[in-house]
Amino acid sequence: MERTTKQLILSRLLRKERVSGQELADSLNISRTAIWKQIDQLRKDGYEIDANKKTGYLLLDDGDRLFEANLLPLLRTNTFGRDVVHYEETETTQRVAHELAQRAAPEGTLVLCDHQTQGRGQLGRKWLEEKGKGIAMSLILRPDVPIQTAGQLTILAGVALAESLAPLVDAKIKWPNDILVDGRKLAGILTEMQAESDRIGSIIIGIGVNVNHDSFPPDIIHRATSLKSSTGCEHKRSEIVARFLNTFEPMYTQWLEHGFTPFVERFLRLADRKDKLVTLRTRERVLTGILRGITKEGTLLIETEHGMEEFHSAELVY
Ligand code: BTX
Repeated sequence: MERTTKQLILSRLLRKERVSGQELADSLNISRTAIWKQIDQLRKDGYEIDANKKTGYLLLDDGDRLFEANLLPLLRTNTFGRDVVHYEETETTQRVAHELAQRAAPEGTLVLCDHQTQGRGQLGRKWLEEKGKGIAMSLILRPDVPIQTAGQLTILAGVALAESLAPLVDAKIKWPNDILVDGRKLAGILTEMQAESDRIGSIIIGIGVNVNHDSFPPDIIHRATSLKSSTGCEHKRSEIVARFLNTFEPMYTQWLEHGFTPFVERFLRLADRKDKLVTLRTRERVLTGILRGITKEGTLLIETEHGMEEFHSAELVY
């Protein structure tokens, strides 16, 4: 990918050392005025850059960007997040991850974006982002498992996210893919697969987390929350990403070796509305019943008037 002059200047500034305008101009073979214009653009993008006539430019604050450089020092993983593809802005990290997966990107490759403009939810719904406030990430996995078990990864990722946020908030999982705090959506998970005949090529786990939002668009304002709204303070987005990856990778390894059974209990501890009356929408019908838990395959167990019923793909409506 061709890097723009702005990106080249930024990567030099990210070393967090002062650099003179002349040095930048010489290394990029452009004028000092052109450098100054790009610095101005970077400031408009939210970077705090000190400029001194004699000594040059110094990056004071990167505006909590989701760069590899901010993430790597926090990781304790072997593969998850070890390859990071970062975008200042993109339509959806899912599409980028699908493209990378097709080009043989290794397992654990993470696509991160500071501003996602057309985030995808389930069933063609939209995931809304506010520039620089949330996390949009897509993780590429290549598990060698039967195709029908792939859906368990959504629950696994949900447990990992909720557990990794436990020191900050009391997060619950709305089966199968939403993370709630006080009944409001803090994060959503979208799992997509690339498969050939009955073999998994790759699984892309897309996660959106509301981190430093103060408010939301009118249509979700009563249903959404952010870490900042719940805790009363701002959070570093790279720390949230690292917490998640550090928790998720060992779980994933355990899942590959021992399957889903060890995670049933962990899910139950976090399940929203457990033992409560819920409404469920399937493709064929809408029903009510008591949410009892999940099976060791990850399907939902609802006690209805007909007894205990299992649901593979359905949506809890509340
Ligand atoms: P979902 O279909 O369960 O949730 C989408 C619904 O949630 C929307 O219809 C809307 O009502 C509500 N919603 C939209 N945005 C937000 C928000 N920021 N906070 C709370 N509620 C919201 C959930 O789908 C899965 C979302 C995955 C998003 C990630 S971001 C990284 C990756 N890239 C991408 O395009 N999608 C995934």
